[in-house]
Amino acid sequence: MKRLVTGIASAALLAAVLGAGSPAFAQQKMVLKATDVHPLGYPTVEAVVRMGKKLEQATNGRLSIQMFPSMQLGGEKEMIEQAQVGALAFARISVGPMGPVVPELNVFNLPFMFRDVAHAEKVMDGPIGDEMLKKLSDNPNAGLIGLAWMSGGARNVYNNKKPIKTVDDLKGLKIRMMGNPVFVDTMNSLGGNGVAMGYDQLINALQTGVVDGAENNEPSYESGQHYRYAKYYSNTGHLIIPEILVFSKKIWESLSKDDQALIMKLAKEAQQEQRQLWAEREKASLVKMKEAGAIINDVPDKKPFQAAVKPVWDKYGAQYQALIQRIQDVK
Ligand code: GTR
Repeated sequence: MKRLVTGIASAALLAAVLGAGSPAFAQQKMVLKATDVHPLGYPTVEAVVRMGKKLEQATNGRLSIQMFPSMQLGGEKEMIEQAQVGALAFARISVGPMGPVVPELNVFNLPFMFRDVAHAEKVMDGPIGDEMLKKLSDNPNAGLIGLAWMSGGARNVYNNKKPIKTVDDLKGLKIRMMGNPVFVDTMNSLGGNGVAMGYDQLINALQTGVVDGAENNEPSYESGQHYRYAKYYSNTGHLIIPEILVFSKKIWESLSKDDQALIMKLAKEAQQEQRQLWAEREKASLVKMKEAGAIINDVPDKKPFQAAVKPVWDKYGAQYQALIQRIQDVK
Protein backbone atom coordinates (compact mmCIF):
# COMPACT_ATOMS: atom_id res chain seq x y z
CA MET A 1 0.00 0.00 0.00
CA LYS A 2 2.77 2.33 0.99
CA ARG A 3 4.53 1.63 -2.29
CA LEU A 4 1.32 2.39 -4.22
CA VAL A 5 0.87 5.72 -2.43
CA THR A 6 4.50 6.63 -3.13
CA GLY A 7 3.97 5.67 -6.78
CA ILE A 8 0.96 7.93 -7.10
CA ALA A 9 2.77 10.73 -5.32
CA SER A 10 5.78 10.52 -7.60
CA ALA A 11 3.57 10.47 -10.71
CA ALA A 12 1.89 13.61 -9.45
CA LEU A 13 5.27 15.14 -8.76
CA LEU A 14 6.49 14.27 -12.24
CA ALA A 15 3.44 15.97 -13.78
CA ALA A 16 4.00 19.01 -11.60
CA VAL A 17 7.67 19.20 -12.52
CA LEU A 18 6.98 18.88 -16.23
CA GLY A 19 4.27 21.49 -15.89
CA ALA A 20 1.49 22.14 -18.38
CA GLY A 21 3.69 24.60 -20.24
CA SER A 22 6.70 22.40 -20.99
CA PRO A 23 7.17 20.88 -24.46
CA ALA A 24 7.29 17.36 -22.98
CA PHE A 25 3.90 17.86 -21.44
CA ALA A 26 2.52 19.20 -24.73
CA GLN A 27 2.65 15.65 -26.07
CA GLN A 28 0.55 14.50 -23.14
CA LYS A 29 -3.19 14.62 -22.80
CA MET A 30 -4.36 18.19 -22.51
CA VAL A 31 -7.82 19.52 -21.75
CA LEU A 32 -8.20 23.01 -23.15
CA LYS A 33 -10.69 25.15 -21.26
CA ALA A 34 -13.05 27.30 -23.31
CA THR A 35 -15.61 29.82 -22.21
CA ASP A 36 -18.43 31.99 -23.55
CA VAL A 37 -21.00 34.26 -21.96
CA HIS A 38 -23.79 32.42 -23.79
CA PRO A 39 -25.48 29.13 -22.86
CA LEU A 40 -25.02 25.72 -24.46
CA GLY A 41 -26.71 25.53 -27.84
CA TYR A 42 -26.02 29.19 -28.66
CA PRO A 43 -24.28 29.39 -32.09
CA THR A 44 -20.88 30.54 -30.80
CA VAL A 45 -20.88 27.94 -28.02
CA GLU A 46 -22.06 25.15 -30.28
CA ALA A 47 -19.41 25.97 -32.90
CA VAL A 48 -16.63 25.67 -30.29
CA VAL A 49 -18.12 22.49 -28.80
CA ARG A 50 -18.16 20.92 -32.28
CA MET A 51 -14.61 22.10 -32.83
CA GLY A 52 -13.65 20.32 -29.61
CA LYS A 53 -15.10 17.05 -30.88
CA LYS A 54 -13.11 17.33 -34.09
CA LEU A 55 -9.95 18.16 -32.15
CA GLU A 56 -10.42 15.14 -29.92
CA GLN A 57 -10.97 12.91 -32.92
CA ALA A 58 -7.98 14.25 -34.84
CA THR A 59 -5.63 13.73 -31.90
CA ASN A 60 -7.09 10.45 -30.61
CA GLY A 61 -8.20 12.17 -27.46
CA ARG A 62 -4.86 13.79 -26.69
CA LEU A 63 -6.32 17.29 -27.06
CA SER A 64 -9.86 18.15 -26.09
CA ILE A 65 -11.97 21.19 -25.25
CA GLN A 66 -13.92 21.59 -22.04
CA MET A 67 -16.59 24.26 -22.44
CA PHE A 68 -17.65 26.52 -19.59
CA PRO A 69 -20.73 28.29 -20.98
CA SER A 70 -23.13 30.85 -19.49
CA MET A 71 -20.54 33.15 -17.90
CA GLN A 72 -19.39 30.39 -15.55
CA LEU A 73 -15.94 31.98 -15.59
CA GLY A 74 -17.20 35.58 -15.44
CA GLY A 75 -17.88 38.27 -18.02
CA GLU A 76 -15.79 39.03 -21.10
CA LYS A 77 -13.33 41.27 -19.29
CA GLU A 78 -12.55 38.42 -16.89
CA MET A 79 -12.39 35.97 -19.77
CA ILE A 80 -9.76 38.06 -21.53
CA GLU A 81 -7.71 38.32 -18.33
CA GLN A 82 -7.90 34.57 -17.69
CA ALA A 83 -6.80 33.77 -21.24
CA GLN A 84 -3.92 36.23 -20.90
CA VAL A 85 -2.55 34.46 -17.83
CA GLY A 86 -3.20 31.00 -19.25
CA ALA A 87 -5.98 30.06 -16.83
CA LEU A 88 -8.09 29.21 -19.85
CA ALA A 89 -7.26 28.45 -23.47
CA PHE A 90 -10.18 29.63 -25.63
CA ALA A 91 -12.35 32.67 -25.08
CA ARG A 92 -15.13 33.56 -27.48
CA ILE A 93 -15.71 37.25 -27.04
CA SER A 94 -17.05 40.25 -28.87
CA VAL A 95 -14.62 42.64 -30.54
CA GLY A 96 -16.34 45.22 -28.31
CA PRO A 97 -14.22 44.74 -25.19
CA MET A 98 -11.11 44.06 -27.31
CA GLY A 99 -10.96 47.68 -28.54
CA PRO A 100 -9.16 48.97 -25.45
CA VAL A 101 -6.62 46.10 -25.81
CA VAL A 102 -5.91 46.43 -29.56
CA PRO A 103 -6.95 49.97 -30.58
CA GLU A 104 -7.13 49.24 -34.31
CA LEU A 105 -9.91 46.74 -33.68
CA ASN A 106 -12.03 49.70 -32.61
CA VAL A 107 -12.61 50.43 -36.28
CA PHE A 108 -14.99 47.44 -36.27
CA ASN A 109 -16.69 48.97 -33.24
CA LEU A 110 -17.59 52.24 -34.95
CA PRO A 111 -21.35 52.76 -35.26
CA PHE A 112 -22.65 52.11 -38.79
CA MET A 113 -19.19 50.99 -39.93
CA PHE A 114 -20.59 48.16 -42.02
CA ARG A 115 -23.39 48.63 -44.56
CA ASP A 116 -25.02 45.42 -43.41
CA VAL A 117 -24.17 42.03 -41.89
CA ALA A 118 -23.16 40.56 -45.26
CA HIS A 119 -20.61 43.39 -45.67
CA ALA A 120 -19.14 42.64 -42.24
CA GLU A 121 -18.91 38.92 -43.01
CA LYS A 122 -17.18 39.61 -46.32
CA VAL A 123 -14.61 41.78 -44.54
CA MET A 124 -14.01 39.08 -41.90
CA ASP A 125 -13.55 36.40 -44.57
CA GLY A 126 -11.13 38.50 -46.62
CA PRO A 127 -7.62 39.92 -46.21
CA ILE A 128 -8.69 42.61 -43.71
CA GLY A 129 -10.11 39.94 -41.42
CA ASP A 130 -6.84 37.99 -41.58
CA GLU A 131 -4.77 41.11 -40.99
CA MET A 132 -6.75 42.09 -37.93
CA LEU A 133 -6.41 38.62 -36.41
CA LYS A 134 -2.67 38.90 -36.99
CA LYS A 135 -2.56 42.40 -35.49
CA LEU A 136 -4.14 40.96 -32.39
CA SER A 137 -1.77 37.97 -32.25
CA ASP A 138 1.29 40.20 -32.81
CA ASN A 139 0.26 42.78 -30.22
CA PRO A 140 2.74 42.34 -27.36
CA ASN A 141 0.27 43.62 -24.75
CA ALA A 142 -2.68 41.46 -25.78
CA GLY A 143 -1.30 38.07 -24.75
CA LEU A 144 -3.76 36.46 -27.14
CA ILE A 145 -3.83 34.67 -30.48
CA GLY A 146 -6.67 35.60 -32.81
CA LEU A 147 -8.07 32.35 -34.25
CA ALA A 148 -11.31 33.09 -36.06
CA TRP A 149 -14.26 35.39 -36.49
CA MET A 150 -17.83 34.66 -35.64
CA SER A 151 -21.02 36.43 -36.66
CA GLY A 152 -22.90 38.58 -34.19
CA GLY A 153 -25.58 40.00 -36.48
CA ALA A 154 -26.66 43.60 -35.94
CA ARG A 155 -27.29 45.21 -32.58
CA ASN A 156 -30.61 46.93 -31.92
CA VAL A 157 -31.77 49.06 -29.00
CA TYR A 158 -34.37 47.67 -26.59
CA ASN A 159 -35.96 49.31 -23.56
CA ASN A 160 -38.92 49.20 -21.22
CA LYS A 161 -40.36 52.63 -22.07
CA LYS A 162 -41.20 53.03 -25.76
CA PRO A 163 -40.32 52.07 -29.32
CA ILE A 164 -37.33 53.96 -30.74
CA LYS A 165 -38.18 55.36 -34.14
CA THR A 166 -36.24 58.61 -34.20
CA VAL A 167 -33.06 59.83 -32.52
CA ASP A 168 -35.22 61.95 -30.23
CA ASP A 169 -36.85 58.85 -28.77
CA LEU A 170 -33.56 57.92 -27.12
CA LYS A 171 -33.37 61.13 -25.14
CA GLY A 172 -32.87 60.50 -21.44
CA LEU A 173 -32.94 56.70 -21.67
CA LYS A 174 -30.29 54.85 -19.68
CA ILE A 175 -28.96 52.24 -22.04
CA ARG A 176 -26.38 49.63 -21.09
CA MET A 177 -23.44 49.51 -23.48
CA MET A 178 -20.43 47.18 -23.58
CA GLY A 179 -17.36 48.20 -21.58
CA ASN A 180 -15.55 50.33 -24.15
CA PRO A 181 -15.69 54.15 -24.34
CA VAL A 182 -16.62 53.99 -28.06
CA PHE A 183 -20.00 52.58 -27.16
CA VAL A 184 -20.80 54.97 -24.32
CA ASP A 185 -19.85 57.86 -26.62
CA THR A 186 -22.05 56.38 -29.33
CA MET A 187 -25.11 56.23 -27.10
CA ASN A 188 -24.44 59.67 -25.67
CA SER A 189 -24.08 61.20 -29.10
CA LEU A 190 -27.46 59.71 -29.96
CA GLY A 191 -28.93 61.55 -26.98
CA GLY A 192 -29.30 58.58 -24.63
CA ASN A 193 -27.29 57.93 -21.47
CA GLY A 194 -24.80 55.18 -22.17
CA VAL A 195 -23.97 53.07 -19.12
CA ALA A 196 -20.97 50.75 -19.47
CA MET A 197 -21.24 47.37 -17.79
CA GLY A 198 -20.39 43.74 -18.38
CA TYR A 199 -22.90 41.34 -19.90
CA ASP A 200 -22.80 39.42 -16.65
CA GLN A 201 -24.37 42.39 -14.81
CA LEU A 202 -26.97 43.27 -17.38
CA ILE A 203 -29.94 41.10 -16.47
CA ASN A 204 -29.82 42.34 -12.90
CA ALA A 205 -29.53 45.95 -14.04
CA LEU A 206 -32.57 45.54 -16.30
CA GLN A 207 -34.54 43.83 -13.57
CA THR A 208 -33.81 46.46 -10.94
CA GLY A 209 -34.20 49.43 -13.30
CA VAL A 210 -30.57 50.55 -13.01
CA VAL A 211 -30.88 50.83 -16.80
CA ASP A 212 -33.97 51.30 -18.98
CA GLY A 213 -32.61 49.08 -21.69
CA ALA A 214 -29.65 47.83 -23.64
CA GLU A 215 -28.77 46.92 -27.21
CA ASN A 216 -27.98 43.59 -28.74
CA ASN A 217 -28.74 41.13 -31.53
CA GLU A 218 -31.88 38.96 -31.45
CA PRO A 219 -30.21 35.76 -30.16
CA SER A 220 -28.67 37.54 -27.14
CA TYR A 221 -31.90 39.41 -26.35
CA GLU A 222 -33.79 36.13 -26.54
CA SER A 223 -31.36 33.73 -24.86
CA GLY A 224 -30.60 36.25 -22.10
CA GLN A 225 -34.37 36.69 -21.56
CA HIS A 226 -33.94 40.47 -21.70
CA TYR A 227 -37.42 40.70 -23.26
CA ARG A 228 -38.82 40.07 -19.80
CA TYR A 229 -37.70 43.52 -18.68
CA ALA A 230 -37.43 45.49 -21.93
CA LYS A 231 -40.17 44.62 -24.39
CA TYR A 232 -39.63 47.35 -27.02
CA TYR A 233 -37.08 46.05 -29.52
CA SER A 234 -36.25 48.63 -32.22
CA ASN A 235 -34.23 47.77 -35.32
CA THR A 236 -31.67 50.57 -35.02
CA GLY A 237 -28.86 48.35 -36.36
CA HIS A 238 -26.37 50.94 -35.09
CA LEU A 239 -23.60 48.41 -34.48
CA ILE A 240 -22.53 45.34 -36.41
CA ILE A 241 -19.73 43.93 -34.33
CA PRO A 242 -17.85 40.82 -35.27
CA GLU A 243 -17.19 38.27 -32.55
CA ILE A 244 -13.86 36.65 -32.17
CA LEU A 245 -12.39 33.39 -30.96
CA VAL A 246 -9.10 33.99 -29.16
CA PHE A 247 -6.56 31.65 -27.62
CA SER A 248 -4.20 32.20 -24.71
CA LYS A 249 -0.74 33.07 -26.07
CA LYS A 250 0.81 31.54 -22.99
CA ILE A 251 -0.74 28.13 -23.70
CA TRP A 252 -0.27 28.54 -27.47
CA GLU A 253 3.48 28.77 -27.04
CA SER A 254 3.51 25.46 -25.19
CA LEU A 255 1.87 23.66 -28.14
CA SER A 256 3.74 21.99 -30.96
CA LYS A 257 3.64 23.64 -34.41
CA ASP A 258 1.44 20.79 -35.66
CA ASP A 259 -1.06 21.25 -32.87
CA GLN A 260 -1.14 24.98 -33.49
CA ALA A 261 -1.83 24.40 -37.19
CA LEU A 262 -4.57 21.91 -36.40
CA ILE A 263 -6.31 24.30 -33.98
CA MET A 264 -6.03 27.10 -36.52
CA LYS A 265 -7.56 24.94 -39.24
CA LEU A 266 -10.44 23.78 -37.05
CA ALA A 267 -11.08 27.35 -35.90
CA LYS A 268 -11.49 28.46 -39.52
CA GLU A 269 -13.99 25.65 -40.01
CA ALA A 270 -15.80 26.76 -36.86
CA GLN A 271 -16.03 30.27 -38.35
CA GLN A 272 -18.07 28.96 -41.30
CA GLU A 273 -20.07 26.50 -39.20
CA GLN A 274 -21.06 29.21 -36.72
CA ARG A 275 -22.37 31.32 -39.57
CA GLN A 276 -24.87 28.65 -40.52
CA LEU A 277 -25.88 28.17 -36.92
CA TRP A 278 -26.22 31.93 -36.55
CA ALA A 279 -28.62 32.32 -39.48
CA GLU A 280 -30.86 29.60 -38.06
CA ARG A 281 -30.77 30.96 -34.54
CA GLU A 282 -31.57 34.51 -35.61
CA LYS A 283 -34.80 33.29 -37.19
CA ALA A 284 -35.69 31.10 -34.22
CA SER A 285 -34.98 33.93 -31.77
CA LEU A 286 -37.25 36.29 -33.64
CA VAL A 287 -40.11 33.80 -33.38
CA LYS A 288 -39.47 33.30 -29.65
CA MET A 289 -39.25 37.05 -29.01
CA LYS A 290 -42.62 37.61 -30.63
CA GLU A 291 -44.16 34.73 -28.72
CA ALA A 292 -42.79 36.22 -25.51
CA GLY A 293 -44.55 39.52 -26.23
CA ALA A 294 -41.68 41.65 -27.53
CA ILE A 295 -42.87 44.63 -29.56
CA ILE A 296 -40.58 44.96 -32.56
CA ASN A 297 -40.36 47.99 -34.83
CA ASP A 298 -38.30 49.18 -37.77
CA VAL A 299 -36.60 52.55 -37.85
CA PRO A 300 -37.97 54.40 -40.89
CA ASP A 301 -34.93 56.64 -41.46
CA LYS A 302 -31.47 55.79 -40.16
CA LYS A 303 -29.71 58.83 -41.65
CA PRO A 304 -30.27 61.06 -38.60
CA PHE A 305 -28.76 58.29 -36.42
CA GLN A 306 -25.73 58.12 -38.69
CA ALA A 307 -25.34 61.90 -38.65
CA ALA A 308 -25.56 62.02 -34.85
CA VAL A 309 -22.61 59.64 -34.36
CA LYS A 310 -20.23 61.68 -36.52
CA PRO A 311 -18.27 62.90 -33.43
CA VAL A 312 -17.57 59.24 -32.56
CA TRP A 313 -16.04 58.69 -35.98
CA ASP A 314 -13.97 61.85 -35.62
CA LYS A 315 -12.71 60.79 -32.23
CA TYR A 316 -11.95 57.10 -32.84
CA GLY A 317 -11.71 56.78 -36.62
CA ALA A 318 -9.52 59.72 -37.66
CA GLN A 319 -6.24 57.84 -37.21
CA TYR A 320 -7.48 54.79 -39.15
CA GLN A 321 -8.76 56.52 -42.29
CA ALA A 322 -6.91 54.18 -44.66
CA LEU A 323 -8.31 51.08 -42.99
CA ILE A 324 -11.83 52.55 -42.94
CA GLN A 325 -11.55 53.31 -46.64
CA ARG A 326 -10.47 49.74 -47.39
CA ILE A 327 -13.43 48.38 -45.43
CA GLN A 328 -15.82 50.66 -47.28
CA ASP A 329 -14.32 49.56 -50.58
CA VAL A 330 -15.25 45.92 -49.90
CA LYS A 331 -18.36 45.45 -52.03
C1 GTR B 1 -23.37 39.53 -27.42
C2 GTR B 1 -22.04 38.92 -27.70
C3 GTR B 1 -21.25 38.75 -26.45
C4 GTR B 1 -21.24 40.00 -25.60
C5 GTR B 1 -22.59 40.59 -25.44
C6 GTR B 1 -22.57 41.94 -24.74
O1 GTR B 1 -24.02 39.80 -28.63
O2 GTR B 1 -22.21 37.66 -28.28
O3 GTR B 1 -19.97 38.34 -26.81
O4 GTR B 1 -20.41 40.94 -26.20
O5 GTR B 1 -23.22 40.74 -26.69
O6 GTR B 1 -23.38 42.78 -25.05
O7 GTR B 1 -21.73 42.13 -23.85
